[in-house]
Amino acid sequence: MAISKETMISMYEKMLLSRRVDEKIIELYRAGLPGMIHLCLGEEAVAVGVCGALNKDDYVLSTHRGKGHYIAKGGNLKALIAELMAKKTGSNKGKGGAMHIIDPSVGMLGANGIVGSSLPIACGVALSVKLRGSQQVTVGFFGDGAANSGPCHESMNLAGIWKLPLVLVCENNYYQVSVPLSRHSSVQDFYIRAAGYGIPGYKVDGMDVVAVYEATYEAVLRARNGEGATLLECKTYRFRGHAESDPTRGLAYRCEEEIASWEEKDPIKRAREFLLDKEWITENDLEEMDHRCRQEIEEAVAFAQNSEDVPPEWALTDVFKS
Ligand SMILES: Cc1ncc(C[n+]2csc(CCOP(=O)(O)OP(=O)(O)O)c2C)c(N)n1
Ligand SMILES: [Mg+2]
Repeated sequence: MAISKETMISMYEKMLLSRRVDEKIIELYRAGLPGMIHLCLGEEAVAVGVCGALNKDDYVLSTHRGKGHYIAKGGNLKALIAELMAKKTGSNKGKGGAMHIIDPSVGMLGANGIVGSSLPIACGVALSVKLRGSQQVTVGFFGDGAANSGPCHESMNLAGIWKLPLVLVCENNYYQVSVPLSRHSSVQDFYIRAAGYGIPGYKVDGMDVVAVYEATYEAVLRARNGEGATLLECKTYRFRGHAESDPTRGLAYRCEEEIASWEEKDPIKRAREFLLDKEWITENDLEEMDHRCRQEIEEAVAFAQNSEDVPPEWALTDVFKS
């Protein structure tokens, strides 16, 4: 399915917004923002390309690196920033923080701090969709590190045997914290594992939003047509360290040259060139878009800063009681 001008422009704006949000978070973190913050700077094309092929009522199960997925799914920026600042107005009433963003109104059924847990939950959600006879599709994002966990293998098996309306998206950014792919995985391509579970698997250039969108579009069609699950392995790279607690961008375990070689494949730069080449957008439009993104972020930060802190007694609300 060839990408339309409207879809491409909208996806570009989402990637730009995600990038600018991450840059703002770096600034806020240096000024004392609490919590562990895992940015997706450099990986925007995966979140946006995948979610660009979904409907609003389709579901997404995310990882610890989930802010980009939430933005890509059309999430509320004010609620996101307020959540990071532990404010009452946050998406989880300020009690979840960066790793627990959840917002069912846009199908975001949860970022998750437990590595490898997105796929079992995604299988449950997809099974529920199937039993309800709904046309919704579920996406489960997971990293290359998570790919080696037991729950991921069990989920791929269930996805195959139950023919679930599911798209499993491996964000292979070549690192599990500081451990490179070559040292943590017996295979260097995860998409080939799909064959072992009876589902199709494809390798996708995760730095190219068009490639990610097109691959997801096909996988979503299969799922909606009752043909079952698909595994997409998107090759990507994080430009920052594992978390913002590492200000060196991971230089203890990778070199400047490696980071620079991936920065040349910057997905936003690439999408920008695509739009200009096609004459779908002008430099002026791009500048206005950047201005809009920055403005929206400033408003969200001001909203969060003016919101009330979560009171300690809220620790006892929204919990299961027997
Ligand atoms: C079950 C579990 N084990 C270990 C951790 C610690 N941990 C947090 S992130 C992470 C690495 C995950 O790597 P990957 O799946 O490749 O995702 P990425 O951070 O690269 O996006 C680990 C081991 C955890 N959160 N949960
Ligand atoms: Mg990884």
